[in-house]
Amino acid sequence: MAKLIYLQTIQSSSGKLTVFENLLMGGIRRVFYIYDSVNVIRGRHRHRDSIHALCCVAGKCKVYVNNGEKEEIYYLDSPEKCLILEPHDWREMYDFDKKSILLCMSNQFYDPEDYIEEPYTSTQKFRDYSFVLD
Ligand code: T46
Repeated sequence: MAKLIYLQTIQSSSGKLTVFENLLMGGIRRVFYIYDSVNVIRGRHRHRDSIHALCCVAGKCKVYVNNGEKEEIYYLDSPEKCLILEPHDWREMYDFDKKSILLCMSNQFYDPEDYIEEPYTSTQKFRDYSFVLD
């Protein structure tokens, strides 16, 4: 299942510095970021191989995760929070605000064949997002 961690953050009189180091098995092969995504739901897939780390470095968003057995909603509202997603974790990112920047790191290069668009059929009690898109 996905894991929410708090990244090492060094605070000094000149501000804060947050470190992402040695957290993705196999290292980081790809970095991308998502922004300008107000009032939409992104993701809606799982992967064959890719492990992802998600960190909302500005603003906030929510991530719905379903691993086929359990489901959870994670609230990324701090640049110190980092969500590690396993390949089999179905993910949906939503509730972005205007200033949200969701930084995503992957241990794999981009490969459309790595995507699985078929959701799990297990109970999805949190899946009503109608309130998000009001
Ligand atoms: C994931 C979540 C967290 C590329 O050309 N290269 C890339 O590295 C990526 C990530 C995407 N694309 C293309 C593929 C689509 O034509 O950019 C377009 C948007 O991608 P997608 O709809 O997959 O983006 P999200 O926000 O739904 O999902 C992304 C990642 O694709 C996905 O792996 O886990 O962020």
